[in-house]
Amino acid sequence: MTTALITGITGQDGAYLSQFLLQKGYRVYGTYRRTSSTNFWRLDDVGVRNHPNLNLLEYDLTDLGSSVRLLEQAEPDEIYNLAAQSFVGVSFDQPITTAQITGIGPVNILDAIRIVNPKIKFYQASTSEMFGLVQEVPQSEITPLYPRSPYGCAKVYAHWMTINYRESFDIFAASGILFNHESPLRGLEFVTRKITDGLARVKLGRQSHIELGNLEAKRDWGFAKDYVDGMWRMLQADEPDTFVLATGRTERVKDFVELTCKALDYQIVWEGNGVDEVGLDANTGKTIVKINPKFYRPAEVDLLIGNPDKAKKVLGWEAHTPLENLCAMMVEADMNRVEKGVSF
Ligand code: NDP
Ligand code: GDR
Repeated sequence: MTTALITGITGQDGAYLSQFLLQKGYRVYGTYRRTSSTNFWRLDDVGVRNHPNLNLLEYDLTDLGSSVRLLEQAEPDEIYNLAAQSFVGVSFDQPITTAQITGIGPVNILDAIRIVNPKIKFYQASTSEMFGLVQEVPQSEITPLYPRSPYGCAKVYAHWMTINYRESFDIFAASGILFNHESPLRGLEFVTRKITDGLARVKLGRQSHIELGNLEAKRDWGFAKDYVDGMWRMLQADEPDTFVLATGRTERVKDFVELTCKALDYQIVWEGNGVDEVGLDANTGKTIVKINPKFYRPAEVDLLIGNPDKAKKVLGWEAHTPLENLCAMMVEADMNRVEKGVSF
């Protein structure tokens, strides 16, 4: 039985990846942080929390000794390092914590691999945020990096350390540069889920409107379940390498609002400009979307669109879920949750 260790199993990708690997017959160790209240709702949602081959271990990514003990205990064949302070907005207010968790954390694991067993394969969750200020479009494995947030900078460091451990110590260390991927399990603070959850609440009369920041930012949004398959493929490849996973399509935040409105049978019309722009329900004239400057970032990533050709050619990986279907899936899940009064 192959054994995988997933750091950050309580997050969106951790839940889908654990489900994917357990279905493949893996033994899975997943790490979670000590917090005042446990955070296993995603594992419940995908139905794996009580799976006989799933073991949950407490772990903090910022502690090298703890990383060594973790590897000795789990004896994994593959490690998927998904744990991170992953919210870009927060990273501007917590740059040091972000650097410690998101930047140095992965090096603790890489070094523990070197100490405990250099044969362990390692996947690092790198990100399109590393591209930051547009250098070229679409962005590929060879596009120059220009991060625009403390989160992006921390991920660039971890990305290059992954490559460095690959080249210096012959460790099978792969880096997946994943573009935004969403799902009904997305955290509420990220813009897609904030929109589907918020507008579901508006639709059901629980609140009057939602407040957003920059509506013009463009993102390449895919479905998280498609992307965890790509992570696994990277560790089954002949050689460790760096791969972009993306859909190759980009849309504005505003377009995602419009798709959500369509799924909720709202006809939205826009009035005003910049921070004065509002979205109105065309039938009632009521404002359902407002801009709040507090959601703008000190430095923005304006345009992300990925070129996934290498992943298709080498790994046989492709994104399968159109944005319309993804959005409809998220809206349906959030309507159900809001109706039932559950909030995650
Ligand atoms: P989430 O924010 O949903 O999950 C992050 C996970 O990291 C959570 O389980 C969280 O635990 C855990 N974590 C945070 N800090 C620590 C710490 N100090 N020690 C141990 N665990 C910690 O992220 P996603 O699932 O969306 O993303 C997974 C990874 O992929 C992240 O590294 C992210 O940066 C990266 N990524 C994500 C993309 C996306 O679009 N989703 C795109 C590209 C990269 P807790 O539940 O306790 O908070
Ligand atoms: P991102 O995702 O920063 O791309 O990082 P997020 O959904 O937070 O923002 C996407 C874009 O939407 C704009 N935006 C808002 N964002 C949030 N969160 N809230 C708002 O109200 C709002 N209004 C407009 C943002 O300015 C931005 O341009 C995600 C994370 O999962 C990272 O961990 C991951 O690495 C990248 O995707 C790829």
